[in-house]
Amino acid sequence: LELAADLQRALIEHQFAIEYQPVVDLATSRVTAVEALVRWWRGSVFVPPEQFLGPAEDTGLIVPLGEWILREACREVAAWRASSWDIGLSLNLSARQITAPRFVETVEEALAESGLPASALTLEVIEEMLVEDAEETIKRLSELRALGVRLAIDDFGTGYASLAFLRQLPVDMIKIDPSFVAGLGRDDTLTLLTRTIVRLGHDLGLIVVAEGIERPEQLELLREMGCTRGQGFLVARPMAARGVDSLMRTSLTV
Ligand code: G
Ligand code: G
Ligand code: MN
Ligand code: NA
Repeated sequence: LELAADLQRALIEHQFAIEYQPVVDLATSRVTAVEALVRWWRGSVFVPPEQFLGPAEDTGLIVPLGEWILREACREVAAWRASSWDIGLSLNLSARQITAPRFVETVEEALAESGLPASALTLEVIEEMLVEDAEETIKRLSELRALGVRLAIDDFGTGYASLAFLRQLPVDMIKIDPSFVAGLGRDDTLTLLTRTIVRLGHDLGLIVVAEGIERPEQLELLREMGCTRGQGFLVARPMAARGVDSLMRTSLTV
């Protein structure tokens, strides 16, 4: 596969970059975390993650790529915390990374070498990860959680097993899928479902993050519902490290 060979070379030649999307506390508008999002500039052509993450997973390249993202993001977020505010870091994981040899040790090393406290790192997982090697995946994520790392369910509400997932894995956070948030104020059912997810999350003692906020009306409704945190283009777009750098210097709110 041509893309696979290119991915291998891209890793060696440092063609990958990380963008960070701010997540705010909805009550205060303060930036409380950033989500790391991988970017690939293949020469001058941008390749969307949807196009290369599948092949990276199939070839196993997601393991060294994910490790690079982990170490780099921990280092950058630790530096921002040292110069300004104690923000957290959210990382997306693929199933293959979690079950790779030494995954838990690699996370521990990344924390130790960056100085980022375990409690500042949130690992985002989706339900599909529990389909294969579910036992091993749950075991490793539970080990990390025991170290103080937080766990989040990404795209919450879209899978078949959202609620079962909450029983199988001790999580700290749910991220409401943008497909619910999109309907806020426009679609009664989606508005009601969003409200129900926020309440469910809070009743379970979880942090609830709404994703894909694009309109002021959505922000208003989420605040009224008491949703903990928000993320989306209206709040802030994913940005390069220097963008976060100046955001953290100039203002903690967006
Ligand atoms: O940020 P963007 O819309 O381009 O991300 C598209 C998809 O790629 C999302 O589902 C996101 O979770 C995933 N993604 C982004 N960065 C990473 C990463 O570093 N590792 C993994 N496994 N997935 C990522
Ligand atoms: O699957 P995951 O939630 O990790 O996907 C994150 C992706 O969502 C990122 O690629 C990011 O660029 C994208 N994203 C973030 N905020 C918004 C938004 O408000 N609208 C849309 N359409 N995409 C968003
Ligand atoms: Mn995510
Ligand atoms: Na999501």
